[in-house]
Amino acid sequence: MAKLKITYFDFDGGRGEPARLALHIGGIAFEDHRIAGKDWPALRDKTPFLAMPTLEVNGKTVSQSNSINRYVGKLTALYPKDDWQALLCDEVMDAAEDISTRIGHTLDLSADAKKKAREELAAGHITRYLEQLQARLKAAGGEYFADKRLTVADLKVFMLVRWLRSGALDHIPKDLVDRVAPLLVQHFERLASQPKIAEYYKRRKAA
Ligand SMILES: N[C@@H](CCC(=O)N[C@@H](CS)C(=O)NCC(=O)O)C(=O)O
Repeated sequence: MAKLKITYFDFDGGRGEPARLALHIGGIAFEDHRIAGKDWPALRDKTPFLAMPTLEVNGKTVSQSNSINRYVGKLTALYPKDDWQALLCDEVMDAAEDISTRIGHTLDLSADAKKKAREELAAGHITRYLEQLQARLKAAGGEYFADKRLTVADLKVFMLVRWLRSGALDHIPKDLVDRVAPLLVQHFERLASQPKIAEYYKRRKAA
């Protein structure tokens, strides 16, 4: 088995979390390298594309969260083998990534510009993407996004929904997902209660 190390910020969410969670669910050992915000500037230039997460495989470093998710998904049997199901899984992960990127662009705006940008996003792209993700979930049978079983796409959306509902994002109503895509909330709750996921966060909370 390859020697794996995931490097990402020290919080339970974001772009690095689906891969950490997938490795935990799959029972695959990895070095969980967590970076404090204050240590990021010194590390930034050492990452391939000036961003995290990164994954080291036997000493070689790669990046891009969804590429990492796919690789880890293959190692943990959380990625479809069937090409069509893999495409459905990828589409959902990339759609979730689009939203993270758009929100990311608002993080450093001034207060007024942030309010305007986020209100527009909430009414526009985020609503549209949530509705479409819900439609994708429904079309796939209602429980999982691809392959009728848990895949890394579910973990990626799980993080997005948790972030949007957390209240951490000013000007994006925390009940937006509940209002426009209730099936995504059911999906979130179903995942949160899966034994391995529930146990992981219980352990993280206690740490
Ligand atoms: N397309 C990249 C985006 C990576 C990204 O923007 N990561 C954020 C953290 S979630 C980051 O490193 N931000 C710090 C910075 O840009 O200085 C991916 O999917 O991994």
